[in-house]
Amino acid sequence: MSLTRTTCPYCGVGCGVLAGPDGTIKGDPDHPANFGRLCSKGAALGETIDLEGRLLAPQIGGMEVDWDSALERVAQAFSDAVRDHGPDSVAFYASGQLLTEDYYVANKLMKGFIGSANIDTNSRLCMASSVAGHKRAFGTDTVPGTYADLEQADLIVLVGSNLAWCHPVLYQRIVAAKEARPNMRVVNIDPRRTATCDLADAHLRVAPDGDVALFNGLLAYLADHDHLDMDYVTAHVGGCSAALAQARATDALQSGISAEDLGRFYKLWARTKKVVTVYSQGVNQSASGTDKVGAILNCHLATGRIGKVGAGPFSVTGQPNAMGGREVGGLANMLANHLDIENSEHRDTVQTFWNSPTICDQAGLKAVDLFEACARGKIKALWVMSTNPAVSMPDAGYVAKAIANVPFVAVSDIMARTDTGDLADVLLPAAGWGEKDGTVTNSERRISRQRAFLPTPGQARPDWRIISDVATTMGFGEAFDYDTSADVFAEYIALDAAARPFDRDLDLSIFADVDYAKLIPTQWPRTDARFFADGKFYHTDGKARMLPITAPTLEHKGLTLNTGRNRDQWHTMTRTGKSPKLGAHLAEPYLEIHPDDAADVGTSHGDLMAVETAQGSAILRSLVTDRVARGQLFAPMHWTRQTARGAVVNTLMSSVTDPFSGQPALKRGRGLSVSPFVAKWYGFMACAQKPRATTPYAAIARTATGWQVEMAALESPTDWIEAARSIAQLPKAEAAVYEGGPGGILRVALSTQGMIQALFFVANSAVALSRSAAIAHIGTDTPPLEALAGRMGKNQPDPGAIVCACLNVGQNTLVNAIGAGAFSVAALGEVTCAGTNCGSCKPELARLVAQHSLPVAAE
Ligand SMILES: Nc1nc2c(c(=O)[nH]1)N[C@H]1C(S)=C(S)[C@@H](COP(=O)(O)OP(=O)(O)OC[C@H]3O[C@@H](n4cnc5c(=O)[nH]c(N)nc54)[C@H](O)[C@@H]3O)O[C@H]1N2
Ligand SMILES: Nc1nc2c(c(=O)[nH]1)N[C@H]1C(S)=C(S)[C@@H](COP(=O)(O)OP(=O)(O)OC[C@H]3O[C@@H](n4cnc5c(=O)[nH]c(N)nc54)[C@H](O)[C@@H]3O)O[C@H]1N2
Ligand code: SF4
Ligand SMILES: [Mo]
Repeated sequence: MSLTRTTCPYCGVGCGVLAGPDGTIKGDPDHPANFGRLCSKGAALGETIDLEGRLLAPQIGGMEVDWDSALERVAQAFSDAVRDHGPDSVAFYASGQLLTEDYYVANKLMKGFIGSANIDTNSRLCMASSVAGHKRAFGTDTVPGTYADLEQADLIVLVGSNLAWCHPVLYQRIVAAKEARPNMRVVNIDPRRTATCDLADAHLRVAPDGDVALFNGLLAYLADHDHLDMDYVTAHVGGCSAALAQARATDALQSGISAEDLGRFYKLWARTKKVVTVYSQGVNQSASGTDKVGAILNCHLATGRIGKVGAGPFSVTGQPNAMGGREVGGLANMLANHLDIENSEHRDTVQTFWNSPTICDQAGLKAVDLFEACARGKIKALWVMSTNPAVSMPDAGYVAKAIANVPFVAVSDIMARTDTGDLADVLLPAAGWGEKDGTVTNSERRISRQRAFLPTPGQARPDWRIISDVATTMGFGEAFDYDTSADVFAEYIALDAAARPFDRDLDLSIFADVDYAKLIPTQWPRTDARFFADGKFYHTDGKARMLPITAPTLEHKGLTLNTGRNRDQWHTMTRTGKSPKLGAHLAEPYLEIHPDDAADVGTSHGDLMAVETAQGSAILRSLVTDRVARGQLFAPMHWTRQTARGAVVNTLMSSVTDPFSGQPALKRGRGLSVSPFVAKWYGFMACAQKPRATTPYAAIARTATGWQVEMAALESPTDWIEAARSIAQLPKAEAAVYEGGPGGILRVALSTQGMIQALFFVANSAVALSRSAAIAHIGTDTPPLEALAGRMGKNQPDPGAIVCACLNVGQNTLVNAIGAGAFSVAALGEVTCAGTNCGSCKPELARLVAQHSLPVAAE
């Protein structure tokens, strides 16, 4: 079977994938991002391309309709709103997961034809602070680094980046480079001890938002110890003395790091010429995000450690096409192709090129303001594409209400049910990964093709086409008359050529003559180019700017809520949630809490906690660990109203934003009250079909044999068998009940035609029983009472919670192997195969080895 060369649809590493219609997925050995590697999410892509749950036809008010009716409805709603209330009464909310072609067309429709800049995207929540920081310092939004720089650096500083889980293939590349050059040093700056610490020589547990103090301290140290490159500064950088004065006025201890640790880090940074500083959400998602970026860039500019092999700042992007979105100008404060809304020559060029009736002349609403305008009734028509703001925006309860308040809402998605789609008047079925063609740009400015290898299902259409179809129905057909994504790409490259007279970093001329069908992964401006190597920046004087950055005042009162990601889930789980392998890693919404805080709150590991803020509430499982510092809680962002009841973490967050970028401070929820959630009963069910639980806490996940659900309830049903049948959605199933076994667990087995369909376990504290055993019995003919015993079948050891998602190796298997002498990650791999496919679980394997081999060693 011939495999199609395409690109992974998840993170910004942008790995090349070889994919086949039968679900075959392999890393592309020729792709310069991954050279054949894939992480657990990439490796499991084959499990996510089925059609279960897909939106396959347009819907109006929940009823399937034909495309013409849906397009008519959307076009009419937008045209009416523009006519009656002006162009700024409508908005698009798009996504860094759109392909460049989709993004370009959406931006063109809103800015050039509707005439408003009200198109913002989830990139506002993602790297807007880096964009603002780059523009302030460089005069342009350039990410100067390349992945090879990471391999050539002598010191890598990771700031607010859990690379091991969020950019796993990049992490693996650094691991390999460090093995090859053991003198390479890695420092991880994060308030949490993450899996990424396993690679680090030092972990600096910075106070939340202590980063400016830390980097201002570094700048002052560099100056005081004569490490500035004054020749470089004089020739290429303005603002140095003011920045220095401000840095010297900062108390670096506000970073929360001891003077001794700071001293060691500063010395290491000072004496290492080849240093790359990698940063992502711990920097960007903050009320001081743009300033954090500024404080980091100041240190690189003052030492001339930028634009050189193995040296420079490196903002790694999260989404597969966050960079493409920046390039086409798809944010409310950009025009197109790195041109500026405020510049009339830029506007004229774009308008002439588009031959458009109008062009926006001022910035539009940024995400938080956009949804606030929705809540205030200012937005009359909203179109959400390829993102799920009812989950991913801070203050998600308010945002959901705001969306519901808009008179007309269209949502383009691949899935029929999402929290945002549930609020729409019209649903538009988009073709998904594997079904559509286009391009994406990864974190190192490399443009790669996504290529279709599956037929388009049902009536789904690629996003660029849906947008063009709406534009055509609105009367703009001539400007949106594309036959293929290649036509759109060609126009985008032609606009780049038309904008060539302006002094921009963006230069796509290398793509002018390429054959789109055969496009190989290519960096702009060209492969051998190094941004800023010649000291040229993009402020009008050709220089870069250092800025005086004031450290924010940090109060340390009360609990704070840090949020982020799990290794094996992608955002709101609409795709990764389909994979039993990926679901097995961490199957429930949880809250990491320090042991001392847990004692204060009165919660133990595995209990449920009720968390409340002024914005909303959630029920989360407590994970007691000193990975988090005292006073700092951490919760992953992934669970939605579709996958859990009462566990949308963003309902707890307020929408405080960075004043320059408008990016919300998603790492620092405040005003929390946490208390034990005491339920009348706790339940676990493994079942063949998707369960329906209406208990206040219910978290569902896919399993290898169907589904599972964890529950907690405040009232007991009158009939447990009926309750089980209702949750399992099997009203007629035969039931077997067992009471009085160990742990006082009430057990109900449901079967049809002699096959186990559901196993339901209820206790008055958390159900203590092997989940894997119950899951393994579903769909088998095990006698019900045997299945209810909660043990694995004969000769089947219980693997425990899955650690290696690719090869399905559980914690029990690993601990046993360590007990039998596998004292290293490599040895574990040999014995159990764990970690030998994508390697994403290696940090966890290392932790298990450390935990479980120590007592033996101490004997
Ligand atoms: N598995 C997985 N991978 C993904 C994604 C996913 O959903 N799942 N999403 C992708 C996307 S869109 C993005 S944007 C990236 C995000 O990638 P990352 O930025 O690496 O991920 P996060 O977990 O959001 O946050 C990173 C770290 O910031 C730390 N942090 C919090 N506050 C501070 C602070 O004040 N200072 C510092 N220095 N650190 C702080 C957190 O403790 C956390 O460990 O991941 C991408 N990759
Ligand atoms: N608390 C907290 N909140 C956060 C973050 C955090 O760290 N903490 N991180 C923020 C960040 S960095 C990001 S990037 C956002 C991400 O948040 P979202 O963008 O809201 O999350 P996704 O689940 O990626 O949403 C993508 C949607 O697009 C759909 N989709 C998939 N493929 C296609 C396609 O080809 N076409 C169309 N039209 N739809 C498609 C999916 O089914 C899904 O519904 O979350 C932000 N929110
Ligand atoms: S690191 Fe993983 S998620 Fe990111 S692009 Fe590569 S395979 Fe996909
Ligand atoms: Mo992101």
